Amino acid sequence: MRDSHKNDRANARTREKGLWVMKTSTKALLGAAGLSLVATMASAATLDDVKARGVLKCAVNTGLAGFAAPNDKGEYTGFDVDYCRAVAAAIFNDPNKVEYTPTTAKDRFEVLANGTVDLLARNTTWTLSRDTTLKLNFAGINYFDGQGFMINAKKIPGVNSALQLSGAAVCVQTGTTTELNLADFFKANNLQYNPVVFEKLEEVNAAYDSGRCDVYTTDQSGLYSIRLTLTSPDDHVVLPEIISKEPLGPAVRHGDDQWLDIVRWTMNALVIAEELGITQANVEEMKASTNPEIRRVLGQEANSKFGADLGLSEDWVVNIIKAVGNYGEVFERNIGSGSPLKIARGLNALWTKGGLQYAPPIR
Ligand SMILES: N[C@@H](CCC(=O)N[C@@H](CS)C(=O)NCC(=O)O)C(=O)O
Repeated sequence: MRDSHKNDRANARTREKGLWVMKTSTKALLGAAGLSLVATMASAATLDDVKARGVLKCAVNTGLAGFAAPNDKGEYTGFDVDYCRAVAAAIFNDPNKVEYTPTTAKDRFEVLANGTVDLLARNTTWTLSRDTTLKLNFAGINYFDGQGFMINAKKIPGVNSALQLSGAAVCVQTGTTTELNLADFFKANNLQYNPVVFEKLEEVNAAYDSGRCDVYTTDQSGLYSIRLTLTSPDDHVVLPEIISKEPLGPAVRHGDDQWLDIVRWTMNALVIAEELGITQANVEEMKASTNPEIRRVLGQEANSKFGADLGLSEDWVVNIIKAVGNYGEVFERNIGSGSPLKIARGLNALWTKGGLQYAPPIR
């Protein structure tokens, strides 16, 4: 292991210890109500823990088709799931060494804080308070999203803008940025609304599908997915307004820089592979490329130590791409043209193709 990482870990452990002392007294002060605040007792040496355990623990959705949902064999698949699989491939050269914890919007942060999982890969928006109060580190943005509205056009005909929704009953899931943006949007536009709030996705979906709400609001990516589960998807229209920025990405706990590096560079490797035309099908033959950047990324240069510096093997990128393909392949297979959702790349196209997906270099 690199010395700086050893120091990071030692420092992180000291911080953890200090935190525990502080937390113990906080616990006494806060009593039972403070328990959820003081639950962080996970070790900082996440990579060592994951290796020793032989499996990566990943928090995902309870079931949002395209992003993370169990298939008919009960195996989790989807865009977010592929990030868990990619990290497992980088560590174990085996994308199946993942244990999934289904989480609601409300309980997702607690399972990361208390060490039940190593990684949160669940359409989670990167915000300042999640960095600071919840003590998360976001590895980057793997999906540039925004909040939208869906309506049942049969129930409320003639509505083609969210500005016509005054007085509407709006279905929303609690514990989300969605709930907060919804309040902001109606306040900013001087409109009234009746929030119909649930903790579980299936409850929100059922309430909307049964006509209890006029409007469903969530990340636009979520609307595409949920629309397909409704009794008559064609009756439902997504309105044009995008009322927020929802930069989604995988997150880890504060206090383990090496682990953050591994998750972050797994994400970057997926985008870099797409930039370089490295695919699941050609990655083996690309190892023989004479292009220095491709050789470097695939660990083929003599004395390569990028993998070792992360605590991984030199073929970590080869293993990631063999397991899940590059960013574009992960996108198209799960939520894009190769999926029922058919989401366009849009902002999630590579920066070279008019989008925002851009990764710092491996060098
Ligand atoms: N990106 C927003 C919303 C994320 C979110 O939880 N959305 C809901 C509605 S699409 C969801 O994914 N639910 C799935 C579940 O609870 O399993 C956030 O981070 O707060």
